[in-house]
Amino acid sequence: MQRLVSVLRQDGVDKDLIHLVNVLGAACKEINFRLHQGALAGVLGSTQDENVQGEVQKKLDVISNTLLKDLLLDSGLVRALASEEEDDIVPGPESGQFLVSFDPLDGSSNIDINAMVGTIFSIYKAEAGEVSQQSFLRPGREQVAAGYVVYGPATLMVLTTGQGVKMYTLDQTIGEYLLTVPHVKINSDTQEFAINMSNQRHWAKPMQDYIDDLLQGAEGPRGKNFNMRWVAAMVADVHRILCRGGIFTYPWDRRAPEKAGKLRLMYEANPMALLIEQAGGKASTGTERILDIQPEQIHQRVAVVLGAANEVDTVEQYYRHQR
Ligand code: AFP
Repeated sequence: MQRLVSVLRQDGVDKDLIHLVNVLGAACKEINFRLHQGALAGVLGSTQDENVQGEVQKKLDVISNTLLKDLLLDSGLVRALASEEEDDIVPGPESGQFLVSFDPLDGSSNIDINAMVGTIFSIYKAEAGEVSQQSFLRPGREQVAAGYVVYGPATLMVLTTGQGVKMYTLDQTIGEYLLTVPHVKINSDTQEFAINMSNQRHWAKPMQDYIDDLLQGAEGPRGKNFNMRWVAAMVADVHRILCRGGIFTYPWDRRAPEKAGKLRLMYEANPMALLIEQAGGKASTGTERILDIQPEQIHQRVAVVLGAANEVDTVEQYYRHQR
């Protein structure tokens, strides 16, 4: 099986971007090791601190964030980075060519129950001149690469550099990511949806109507039965969709009406949207393409509907008709 670097070279990817992906892969190998140590290494449980999101930080959130930050800044490739766990951007050397945003450990509420979690990353080319938060505020369509490493029974890197999506399985005996799925494609139709149903009473009416119609199954307006999954880690739900199709949504809800949604645009929605589109799917807020959103601040939140292209179109029809 072909190694990650060899595949990227074969795809003609810029050598510095290959180096950067390798650095991310190395950091995630270390995160993978710490996760699999679990209670043996005393890394489970929470800290006494909250992050800028107002969420209690897990010990592994902090460990993962520090690992990624140190390796990325030491590489000399990163002009600045943004992280779910950092209030502001962290500047790097002026020679750095890339801006990297990441969620160091997405789904961290799953850590203590030994369920799937992952590291999500988004890469832009840095522009010349001073670097600030403003430097990061570019639509997701300008990403030069995006991906995640999902830590499950196997550990996989799923990556796009704009030439489709490939999956690489970490061979833990040699410490290499090996190409295992060369062409990821999502079927345009599906019978599997992912949403946190406990929030149903808080959704806007179009989403309530859409889900109601799915739940009526073959006897209802959709004329077919649907299955539901919810791992409560976006990286795991998106990985399932890239593996076997489906639709995932975390819609706006009235518990926090001032927030567009729960998920973060820069280091969750944008990288996942690029992967999904590169695999033939769609990624929307319900009313607009996620990759076209002009960001206003690095931790802004967004509603997310992504996966099977025809199913995302159907959701958008419910929002357009405000049925
Ligand atoms: P944590 O990282 O705090 O576990 O949140 C994960 C997440 O941001 C995203 O990965 C999940 O899809 C979503 O939250 C799950 O949210 P609910 O816990 O409200 O279902």
